[in-house]
Amino acid sequence: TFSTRTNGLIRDRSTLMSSLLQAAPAAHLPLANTHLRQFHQHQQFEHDDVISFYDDKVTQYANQQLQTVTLKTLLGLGRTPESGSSPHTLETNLQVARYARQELPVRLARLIKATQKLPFIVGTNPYIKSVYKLYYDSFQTITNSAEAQEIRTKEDLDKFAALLQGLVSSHADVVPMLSQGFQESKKYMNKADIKVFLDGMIHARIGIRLIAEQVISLWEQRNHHLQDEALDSKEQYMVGVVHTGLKPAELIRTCASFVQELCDVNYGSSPEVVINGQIDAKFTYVPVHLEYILCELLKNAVRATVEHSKKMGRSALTPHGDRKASPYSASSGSDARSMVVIDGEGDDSMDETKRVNEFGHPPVEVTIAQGDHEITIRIRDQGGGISRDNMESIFDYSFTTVKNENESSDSLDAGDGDSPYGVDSIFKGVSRLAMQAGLGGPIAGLGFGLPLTRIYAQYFGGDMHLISLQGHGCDVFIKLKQIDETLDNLQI
Ligand code: ADP
Ligand code: K
Ligand code: MG
Repeated sequence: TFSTRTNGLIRDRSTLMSSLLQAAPAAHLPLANTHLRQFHQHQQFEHDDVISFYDDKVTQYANQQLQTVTLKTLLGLGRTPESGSSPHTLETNLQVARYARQELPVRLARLIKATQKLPFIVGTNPYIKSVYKLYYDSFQTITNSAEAQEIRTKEDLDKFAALLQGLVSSHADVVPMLSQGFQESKKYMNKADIKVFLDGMIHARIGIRLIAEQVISLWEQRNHHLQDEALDSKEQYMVGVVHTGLKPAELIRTCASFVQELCDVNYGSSPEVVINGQIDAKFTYVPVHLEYILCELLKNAVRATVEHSKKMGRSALTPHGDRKASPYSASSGSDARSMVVIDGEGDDSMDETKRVNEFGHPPVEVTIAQGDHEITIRIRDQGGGISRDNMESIFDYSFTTVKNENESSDSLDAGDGDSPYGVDSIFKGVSRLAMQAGLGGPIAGLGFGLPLTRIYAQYFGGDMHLISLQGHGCDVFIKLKQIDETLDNLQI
């Protein structure tokens, strides 16, 4: 199971799998603002009068200004006089909860309004309707429930944290639902409008999750501290969802093992992952965001590598998918396969980045660089790169080079009576969703990896760039700003 392999860095409640299915928010200021501006302009877009679920309360909240608090205050990282010296005091926890109580309904209301403005026919898609309903119900839950009215005491906080826990878990499948919904609706909306809507939606969702998770995590951590339980090395560094001593190398190693296993399940073999550069680097960041980014980019890198090996006739698979030693291997015949190699600086031993493994795959190389207030990670594969034609589309939602087995039956659905969605399309979708959430999940196929990864990378003012050396491989650069006082003017 994942939990045995992901102990340590990945939180119990947010297992790798659930975090893979979750979207989160944000972007570099200028860019984020552009997206958000477009997102809100988009609200004036269509069919106001047709929406039957028009609701005054939603409008009233949606029109409120978002609060401007510093990132440090929002995350409880600030050391205000009331909060004392520990981020795990009741006062800090209450302060963050009160902020969440005010802020979440406003953000949820904006998402609801934006979804209401989708073209009517898109709003009738069962997946999009379900997502809409989730946000609508969450908005009602937070604004109606007594425990959410005022948060003054420890008991108020306990109830509010429990309420948020329920909401967060009910939203776990929103991303695959959106993916399926817009996949089915792409005939009714142009690509650019889908992109503006989903960028805004996913950015907003990351913010909502971050605020809710921060309340829950601070609350859990304070309970933990109160119970005087021995804290493991990770817990000592956590302030809510923020890790104040996050080592990218450790997280890369965990994600790499997970992705290699996924690749083994899908293809019967996988490349090595070599981690080098400043492997001792540490910084302050939200581990679940970095974990999401790393897993998506590593999945892309290993998939490209294995498929390219196959194409080049280097793959060491028998027709039955059994493993067989390859003549290319530097270590063929060895049982002790080191799946993830950490390559320290000044290590003069054989160059791991050049060594093709026993399955014929060149390694994926992950290099860590620590700058002032930022970390750069480069993920380099030798998977053949991306063609010029595809380069234009890789950041589009739902663009994938994985073949869709349902392609022909999907288009049949469209011609089916009044509804654009065939009667059985929801059932087909469920099995696809089940597959995507199932054992290990797919290595690719949603076409959401790159666009989501970029939104996550930009959330705290970072960025992501992909460079394709067509015929050879790809370099992906992720630059992440450390969450510290330099980000205090950043609104998320
Ligand atoms: P998915 O992985 O579900 O297909 P992504 O958004 O992650 O969706 O990637 C979109 C497409 O970009 C992939 O289907 C693949 O064709 C291409 N791609 C992404 N990363 C790489 C890479 N490292 N090497 C080659 N092609 C890549
Ligand atoms: K894509
Ligand atoms: Mg992908």
